[in-house]
Amino acid sequence: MKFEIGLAKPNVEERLRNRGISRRDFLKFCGTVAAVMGLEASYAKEIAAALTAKKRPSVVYLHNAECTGCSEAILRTVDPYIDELILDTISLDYHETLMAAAGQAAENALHKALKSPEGYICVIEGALPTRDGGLYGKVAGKTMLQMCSEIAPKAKAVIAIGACATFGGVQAAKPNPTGAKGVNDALKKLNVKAINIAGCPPNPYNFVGTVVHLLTKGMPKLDNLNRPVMFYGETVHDQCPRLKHFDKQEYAPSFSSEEAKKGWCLYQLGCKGPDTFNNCPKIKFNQTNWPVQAGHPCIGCSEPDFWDAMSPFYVQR
Ligand code: FSX
Ligand code: SF4
Ligand code: F3S
Repeated sequence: MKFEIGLAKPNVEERLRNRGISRRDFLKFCGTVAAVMGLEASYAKEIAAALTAKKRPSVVYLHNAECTGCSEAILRTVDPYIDELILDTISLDYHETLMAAAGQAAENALHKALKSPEGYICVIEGALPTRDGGLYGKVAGKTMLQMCSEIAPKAKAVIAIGACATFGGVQAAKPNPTGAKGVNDALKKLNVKAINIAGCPPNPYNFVGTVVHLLTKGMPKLDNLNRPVMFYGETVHDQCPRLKHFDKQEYAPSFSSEEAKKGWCLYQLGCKGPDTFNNCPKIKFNQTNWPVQAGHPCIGCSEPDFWDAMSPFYVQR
């Protein structure tokens, strides 16, 4: 299944140029996406073609119970301005926190996207409060549960972005007063099978790579938690630059120790890298840094229920 059609936005390349993004920058970005997807650099051209095609899928992006950090992670990315590329290259027709439209105009944009004869991809950020009929979270007078129940089952593909949408996140931590659930859990009865882009926040490249995969190759291979294997196929630990110290049992005894500064392993300070599947050491955030490189243990943010399952965060298990 490929997604080749949708609400077209003309002159993508021209708009990118107007924003100071050269063709070279754009191809560099596509090359990085290819690398994150584990593909040859030569695949960059195909990615560029898919992202600038006249007919692209319509994307409806819904917000639920969350901190909006996932959207922030996309917006705060630097070189080569991934936010503008995403907003300009996929046909993002409805995004509750980014769109300029409000009120009826926003509703109209949503209905236009939903009625697109070519269909749409539904991206969901945030958990769904399910207790008491879902009344603890509402958008435009409807519960989040109701919105997602109406929109997700009819989508060509559903992407759950972030720990909250995938597994419930912080609001699903004990005692979970609102009955918050991840998308697949909350919408199980409606046969929704979202692709889970896990992480709090997830790396934006894992989201973009998934969209690109849908555009060019169809559904990506998923693990048993519905995460794309190309991004979540290995543990953080197995890719960690501190692994050589772990293997020699060289553990930093405290955050301020000389050993920590020398890059010794953070396992005794609570690192959950051995139990966590994600590609942070490879792709990094903004291709610059990631928790363990910055001296902080991995807290397992791409695993189910990590607030309960991985805490206390600074204690070795
Ligand atoms: Fe959750 Fe996204 Fe963590 Fe926040 O909205 S994944 S709390 S970074 O932002 O959903
Ligand atoms: Fe593994 Fe964490 Fe040590 Fe890295 S710092 S080697 S992820 S335990
Ligand atoms: Fe999350 Fe661990 Fe990566 S905390 S960001 S999976 S290093």
